[in-house]
Amino acid sequence: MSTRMLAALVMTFIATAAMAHSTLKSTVPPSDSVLSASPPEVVINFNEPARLVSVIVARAGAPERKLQFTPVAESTTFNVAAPALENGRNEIKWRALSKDGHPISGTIVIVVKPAAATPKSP
Ligand SMILES: [Cu+2]
Repeated sequence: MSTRMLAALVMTFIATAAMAHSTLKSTVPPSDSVLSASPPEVVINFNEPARLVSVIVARAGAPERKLQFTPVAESTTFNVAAPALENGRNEIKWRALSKDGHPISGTIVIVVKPAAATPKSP
């Protein structure tokens, strides 16, 4: 193999790697969590810097609500402070711009289920 061919192959490999989407690495709490109360914050982690565009919470029978997040800049970690999730199933829908400029999105499902109240004695 000539040096030129090898260089071309390496360049192709680099270009392919650079074009991959950023992906969601993890969230805290993770999706499908069942919690006894709304979490103090939701943390969204990406595998490489991305730009979070919007975060909304959707519940059946309720209007969608926008959540504030930080930072409003490229980052691998975003914090959604005080999401104030209500009892029941909450779908936290996030949209972001991948490092390669492609839109990416996902949903974190968090169920808030308060512990059953202790029956009161008469
Ligand atoms: Cu992409």
